[in-house]
Amino acid sequence: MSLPSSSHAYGIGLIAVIIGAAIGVSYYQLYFIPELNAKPIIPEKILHPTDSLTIVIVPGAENPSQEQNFTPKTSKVQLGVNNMVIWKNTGEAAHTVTPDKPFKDQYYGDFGSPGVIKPGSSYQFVFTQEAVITYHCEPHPWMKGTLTIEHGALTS
Ligand SMILES: [Cu+2]
Repeated sequence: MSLPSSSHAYGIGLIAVIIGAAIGVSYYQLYFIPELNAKPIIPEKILHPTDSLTIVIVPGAENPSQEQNFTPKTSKVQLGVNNMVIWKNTGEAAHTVTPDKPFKDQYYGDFGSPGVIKPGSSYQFVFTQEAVITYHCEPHPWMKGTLTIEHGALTS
């Protein structure tokens, strides 16, 4: 007789489906929802600003007696306006943009050039939160700059 064994198999199958559904629901609640909420919701114009700020690393910046290196040295950035900052190396030496204290943007992560910025190259970063950041050049620590990131008039 095959009837009892097949109904038994049916019962096991039903239990397996219930366990599977329970695992699925708990995965959704424990892992999927927190992951979804981990990244903050930031206005599009802050994530992808239409304007940028350029800081020029001028020729001779590697010379400690030269006053100009990061130009301008002090900059204000407005969130939702020009919160993309571009460092353009127009000199003959390689430089870095390195924060004095590690800075991690809430959305775009660690700030700082991943290696050196070669002559003719640039490094860019989009800031999404208010901060005051002081930075320097790793091989030439006398090269210093400060960025103040504030809410723009349209986003505050
Ligand atoms: Cu340098």
